[in-house]
Amino acid sequence: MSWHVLGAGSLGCLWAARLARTGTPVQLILRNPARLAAYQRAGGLTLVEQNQARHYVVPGQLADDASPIQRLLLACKAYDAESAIASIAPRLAPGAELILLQNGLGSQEAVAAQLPQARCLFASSTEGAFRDGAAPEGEWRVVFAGHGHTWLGDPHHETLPSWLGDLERGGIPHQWSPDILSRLWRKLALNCAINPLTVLYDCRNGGLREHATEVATLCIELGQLLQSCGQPGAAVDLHADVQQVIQATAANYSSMHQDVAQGRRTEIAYLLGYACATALRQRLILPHLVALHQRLQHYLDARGLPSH
Ligand code: NAD
Ligand code: KPL
Repeated sequence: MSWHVLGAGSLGCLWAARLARTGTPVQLILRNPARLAAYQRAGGLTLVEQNQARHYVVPGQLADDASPIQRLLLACKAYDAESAIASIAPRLAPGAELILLQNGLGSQEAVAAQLPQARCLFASSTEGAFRDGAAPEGEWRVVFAGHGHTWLGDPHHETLPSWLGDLERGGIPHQWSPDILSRLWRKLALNCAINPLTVLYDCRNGGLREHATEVATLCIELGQLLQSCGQPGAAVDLHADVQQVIQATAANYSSMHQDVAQGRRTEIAYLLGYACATALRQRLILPHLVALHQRLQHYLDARGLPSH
């Protein structure tokens, strides 16, 4: 049974290469004929792990290919998820299974609502990968930035999918998570407490040690939000965890900081935007979180980047 990977970016290529290396059939779905032609000229993907580059010949195709799709990894950004899925929806076989690998919350529900006939699994990943823009074939050369883990789960069914063995064989570190929503909420809260402030103060994660009171206040409000939307487990020790992540990643720039620095669209709508919209629906007043959202929106507007 073949896998399809929709979104041939950093994580999509990382997954495709690891599935392909154990002989699991996998196909990459490219955005348009020009990108498919460029990919075919490059002759496949290159994955760099521990300074070792290996090439993988993973076939590419377009969204309107005729072959049915049974297993799909959706590996685009949250803001592209709905339109990407719409482009392949007619190809989904009965009982198709999808892994939605987007950061934040909101896009997964929107995709699942579009596909009532398919099984949508949600994923939360701490793996890191980036495209090596410096190389001539940089688009398709992905550097695995280090160790991490991916949690997978289905908010509606506890049954384990039959293909977890493909991930095992490919060396994709993963765990089935019966409470995947709690994991996604916790990651969202961490990202909301750290990423926007690193953008606004233009600092590495470690720079937030100089804004400890602001971080602590945000953690209190994020904890209230998690409690009020039925995720008390995700609120436990949130502030301590945020402080620990700031310490452990002190020398790094957050993913949102990197996006803004490179003039790329951020996933604000699926992080702070989702948090503030949920608070509003719950009639929960979180003044610091709302003010942070507004400050970040103004900051992005001023730089001509989408803020919604
Ligand atoms: P990316 O920008 O590197 O790749 C996304 C790819 O999807 C791009 O190549 C884009 O062209 C493609 N795409 C978008 N719309 C498409 C469409 N309609 N048809 C075909 N292709 C389409 O993104 P990424 O860094 O791999 O991140 C994917 C998701 O994983 C994001 O939500 C991100 O926050 C999350 N994530 C990334 C990392 C990381 O280290 N890169 C780590 C954890 C989580
Ligand atoms: O996930 C992160 C990111 O940069 O997106 C961390 C390192 C946890 C900071 O929020």
